[in-house]
Amino acid sequence: MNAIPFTEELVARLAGARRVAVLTGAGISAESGVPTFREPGGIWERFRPEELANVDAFLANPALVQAWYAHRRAVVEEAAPNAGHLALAELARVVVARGGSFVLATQNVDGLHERAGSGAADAGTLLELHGSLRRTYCADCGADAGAGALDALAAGAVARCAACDGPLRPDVVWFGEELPAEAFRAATRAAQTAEVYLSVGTSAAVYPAAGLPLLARDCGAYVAEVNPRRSDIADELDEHVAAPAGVALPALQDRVRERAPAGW
Ligand code: BV8
Ligand code: ZN
Repeated sequence: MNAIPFTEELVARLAGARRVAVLTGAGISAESGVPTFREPGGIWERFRPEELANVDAFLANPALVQAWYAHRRAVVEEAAPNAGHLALAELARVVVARGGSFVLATQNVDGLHERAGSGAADAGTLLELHGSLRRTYCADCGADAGAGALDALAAGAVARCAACDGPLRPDVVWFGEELPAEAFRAATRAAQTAEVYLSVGTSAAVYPAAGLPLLARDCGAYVAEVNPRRSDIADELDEHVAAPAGVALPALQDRVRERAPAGW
């Protein structure tokens, strides 16, 4: 019997799956010390999304939004991938090594999956659906401004483009903005073809990303959620693993490694 509340069915399905897909949200980075959005003490508790994560708020007060993202970058620079990030990268290597496909779509912009090894040559595909804090560009002319362009700003200052003096913004997807088309298309295809789909650390409150686990279920995947709490879509999924990602995913990966057929 597992100490962690996941079923033998989930282990068996993961151990035998050729096509695995995953959606992650802020919860997988919580154990790295990166605050989530909608929990007590979360980012949105102090600021409302409308104030910060949309282009109108940015144009109305670029200094506030630039400072908020600079703060988030600083938090993330201090953070390290945790056991949950590392377990997903390891699981990807196991599935890819046996000739399968592994696609990890993240709503996170913190870069911790990449730093954990996800998306590297032997570790499947990593899709950043909401962009990345590591890229900054000019809101007017689109010129790339380099990762640290918003850092170390004087209070109230606005970081501006060297080429046209436009305000610089983080390369993240704000409310009302389209997700990167190719990344979302690939994430959709992965949900449609997955045999096993894991939804990890997301409240499933933000669309269209939150629709991916439901699409996977509609297309016949076995869908499990890993989250200490039940998300908005938990009742529609096959399994809810009520545990933190940093505890559940390494335990799951260990069981899969024990059971995985040696090659095919
Ligand atoms: C768009 C910016 C097309 C980056 C963010 C239907 C279809 C399409 C759009 C919509 C729709 N309905 C509504 C919309 C509009 C809107 C939307 O979804 N609104 C919501 C609020 C209803 N969607 C959009 O605007 C999207 N764009 O659709 O474009 C379009 C274009 C024009 C006009 C119309 C449509 C853009 C969405 C992206 C918005 N950008 N952030 C940034 O600053 O980071 S959203 C923000 O929420 C983050 O990106 C975050 O990733 C995302 C989701 O949050 P979560 O990651 O789930 O985090 P949360 O705190 O909510 O939950 C954490 C969970 O972790 C909890 O459940 C907790 O229990 C759990 N947890 C905690 N600890 C752990 C844990 N789990 C595991 N282990 C732990 N240790
Ligand atoms: Zn410019």
